Amino acid sequence: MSTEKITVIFILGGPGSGKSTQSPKIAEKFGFVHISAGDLLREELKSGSEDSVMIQKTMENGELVPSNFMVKLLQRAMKESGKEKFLIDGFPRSLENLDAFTTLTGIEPKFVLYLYCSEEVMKQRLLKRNQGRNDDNIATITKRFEASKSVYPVIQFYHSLGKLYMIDARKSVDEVFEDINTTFHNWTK
Ligand code: UP5
Repeated sequence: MSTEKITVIFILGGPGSGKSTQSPKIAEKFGFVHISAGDLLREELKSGSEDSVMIQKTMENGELVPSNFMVKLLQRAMKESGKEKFLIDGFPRSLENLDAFTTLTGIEPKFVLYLYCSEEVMKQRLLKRNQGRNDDNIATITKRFEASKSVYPVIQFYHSLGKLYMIDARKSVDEVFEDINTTFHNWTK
């Protein structure tokens, strides 16, 4: 896969901010392949690979899997898609994640969307989601909120590069999508 041809956009935000609700809509409208880091881990877990136990324990504790491991899953998904435009959802969640991505792929994102939302709203959304996710219980949600703070230096980094777009994710799904649309239109101008 030639790096120069690849377009990557990261979509980040706390647990329950709406990343996976918005990502398929963005992907469809703007012709991106949506790659969810969390979904890749859940698929790998289901496949019963040798890493299943590590993934399960890490997700149950709301912690992060090793950076190189996550990047390799992302690279595999990108390659298997055969496409060149990717919306990466829920990664990188720490500076270490970002360093691993940059080192292993050599790819710089075009820009980064950050969906901001209060913890109270996100907690209510996660508790209501009811999709049988093992990490949607109050104990793990609390740990996920704590772990999600490691993304802040990543956000600061992209802000300093002028590549960060902050989206108010407390609004309705349609309103959030409209704000994201505006960002994409401005970018493609
Ligand atoms: N909802 C969404 N938007 C709404 C809106 N505007 N108004 C009202 N309701 C709204 O949404 C959550 C719920 O809210 C849904 O019911 C939705 O209908 C409603 P969703 O779009 O799923 O939010 P999202 O931000 O995607 O929340 P998610 O729980 O998936 O985020 P997480 O970041 O916690 O989960 P992820 O799957 O990315 O990661 C899970 C775990 O994997 C992590 O905790 C970690 O252990 C591990 N992980 C890594 O180790 N490394 C990685 O790089 C990535 C993940």
